[in-house]
Amino acid sequence: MGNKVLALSGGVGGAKLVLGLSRVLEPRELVICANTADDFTHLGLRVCPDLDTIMYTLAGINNQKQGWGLEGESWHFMRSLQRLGGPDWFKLGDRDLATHILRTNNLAQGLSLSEVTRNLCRSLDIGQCVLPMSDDPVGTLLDTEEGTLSFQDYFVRRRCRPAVQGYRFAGVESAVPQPQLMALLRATDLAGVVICPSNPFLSVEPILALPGMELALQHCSAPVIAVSPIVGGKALKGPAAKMMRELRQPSSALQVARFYRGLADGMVIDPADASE
Ligand code: FO1
Repeated sequence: MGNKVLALSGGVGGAKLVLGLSRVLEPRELVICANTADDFTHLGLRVCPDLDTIMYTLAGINNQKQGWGLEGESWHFMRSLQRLGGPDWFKLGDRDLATHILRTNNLAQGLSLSEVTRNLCRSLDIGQCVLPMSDDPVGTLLDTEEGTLSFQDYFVRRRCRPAVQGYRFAGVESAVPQPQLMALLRATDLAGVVICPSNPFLSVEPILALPGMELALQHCSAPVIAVSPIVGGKALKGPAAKMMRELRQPSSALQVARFYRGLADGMVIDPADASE
């Protein structure tokens, strides 16, 4: 039996379980794979929301109320941007900007997203290993009643309001899964894989859609445990339940179990859903 736990996570909801795991596991026992299909380039800056939410949460510097961004943030940049007529629907705090500027600069210098993330984690004194799902860009596109929207356009600018008819992950077919992640899934020191209570469609599915990923999870020697993001028919966070209804699926923990059928060996549900 191994001693490493791999957590597959999206942003805010997943980061909460990652924080819990970090409190019961030694730092070297926890590896986190973050969804990067929410990543986008905004005002020339590469923004990786799920990676940053996980890093800020593990470093204890996240804005707990908001879920994303930094605690004690100031907004001078946003006010100046507004004054100059720039796009103000996506809020970049003054402190948070440093992360995006440094990442963008390091990527332009030829570092991979994994290397940039490793350096950021080291600077923030994060002992756990945080991995992007891939070093290659993948971008979620949603087909909605308002046409096709990129993820942040749908999620932040349109506040998840347009009804979703379908979704896809541009670039995923040719994206290479992060090599350390694949090596861990083959390793004998893996004790378990935890699928965090993140949105199954928008946060976990991009990871599962990477070439070879589902097979690697099916063949790994450790149990794969999914934690339901749906409790009593409602999503713990975000648009998962609304999306399920729009995609004509019941919004239930049972439906989440169906989604992970053939992949998860076990599932954690709330006592409220025990009858399912
Ligand atoms: N979410 C919002 O709802 N509004 C924002 O203005 C916003 C800005 C933002 C900036 C940096 C960052 O890392 C995340 C940010 N998020 C914002 C959160 C984020 O876009 C979503 O929560 C995730 O992509 C979903 O996992």
